[in-house]
Amino acid sequence: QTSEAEVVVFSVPSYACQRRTTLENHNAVLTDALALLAENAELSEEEGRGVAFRRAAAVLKALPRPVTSMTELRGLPCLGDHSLRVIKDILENGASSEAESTKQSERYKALKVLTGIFGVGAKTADRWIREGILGLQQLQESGQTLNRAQQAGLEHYDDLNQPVTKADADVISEIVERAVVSVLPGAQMTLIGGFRRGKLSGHDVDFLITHPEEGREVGLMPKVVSWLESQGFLLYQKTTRNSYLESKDGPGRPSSNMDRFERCFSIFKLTEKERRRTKHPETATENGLRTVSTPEPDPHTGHKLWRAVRVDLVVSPISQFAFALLGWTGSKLFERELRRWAGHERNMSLSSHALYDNKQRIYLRATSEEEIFAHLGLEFIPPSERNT
Ligand code: 8DG
Ligand code: MN
Ligand code: MN
Repeated sequence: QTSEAEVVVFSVPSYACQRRTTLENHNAVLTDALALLAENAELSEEEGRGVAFRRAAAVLKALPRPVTSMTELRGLPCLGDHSLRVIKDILENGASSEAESTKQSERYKALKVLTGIFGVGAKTADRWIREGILGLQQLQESGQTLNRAQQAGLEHYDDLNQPVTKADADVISEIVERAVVSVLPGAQMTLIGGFRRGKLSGHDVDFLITHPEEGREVGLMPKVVSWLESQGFLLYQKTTRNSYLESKDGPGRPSSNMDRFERCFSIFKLTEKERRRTKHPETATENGLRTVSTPEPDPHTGHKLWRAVRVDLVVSPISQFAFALLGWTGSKLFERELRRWAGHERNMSLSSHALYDNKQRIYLRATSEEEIFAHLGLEFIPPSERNT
């Protein structure tokens, strides 16, 4: 059936969780355009379109070299007509006219600015835009009632839209570690999210907290938060029982235990003092002595001696730790693809709490991420290769 002209140049498995995707991306021009269109679809609450663009971008991220012609794309999964049009446009003209016009559009720009406020999602932004609010100034003049999160988001807008560096994530790790061991000796804290995947910057810092003895983690979050608050580290915090509603697609999942994790969305006050206090890479000198390098003040914060940083804290019982770790390490698309694989290919339901085998009607236990991949019949993909 295959003619000699139809040479499959690249071979890529169709689920992102079957692939190794490092931070090295040979097709950033293509994936940036697709990511922008994905973001625009998500901000317009067209989730399906968003996922289609994300999946297409993820396939291109997994390629070992730059795509130079459309024929190289034959046989690749997840590339729909729309994504192929975008890619073709870029290969032929150097840019995607659709991505460019989206980027320039008043609606996209307004959605970006407004959802850049912590606590403002696509729905709220859309409502405000329909009321003629396109920017921060207009929002402030409009007299709209803002909730506590949005007020904090507006107050720390510039800081929160500045990427968090790995160095700052390390400083915050140390603070959270101090908090955790102070309130419950033996409790353990793990860096999750993008920084666990080896990213050098992120939009926030994410931590998972547990205790090796089941049950000891109960009530931990309020104590950690109180400690942080008493030390002046928190500009804002909201602790909730997990209310994460997984998207509607995919198979049924054990939603009854979806509300078990406590999580805290917070805004940290990271001071120069803390930055300096934390150990920095030691530099060897000629005489063999070592000096500790001092960090430069952040140029973005000007004279301010601190910056605001978004921090997410999650507490899990040790019995669910592996699932929580896997579920909170991301990327978001990798997580979505894992759940889709579990449901469609294995008749299992995966969440950040558990893995349920719908056929055998049993929960499959795991104490490590490796075991979960094994249950799912997938090759283990380490965090640094989940950057899909
Ligand atoms: P970034 O911050 O560097 O931009 O990227 P990230 O660290 O990958 O993204 P994130 O938005 O901080 O999310 C980290 C992971 O946590 C990601 O895989 C999605 C997942 N996640 C949430 N909220 C929830 C939730 O409520 N429940 C579960 N199970 N997972 C969640 O962001
Ligand atoms: Mn993160
Ligand atoms: Mn987060």
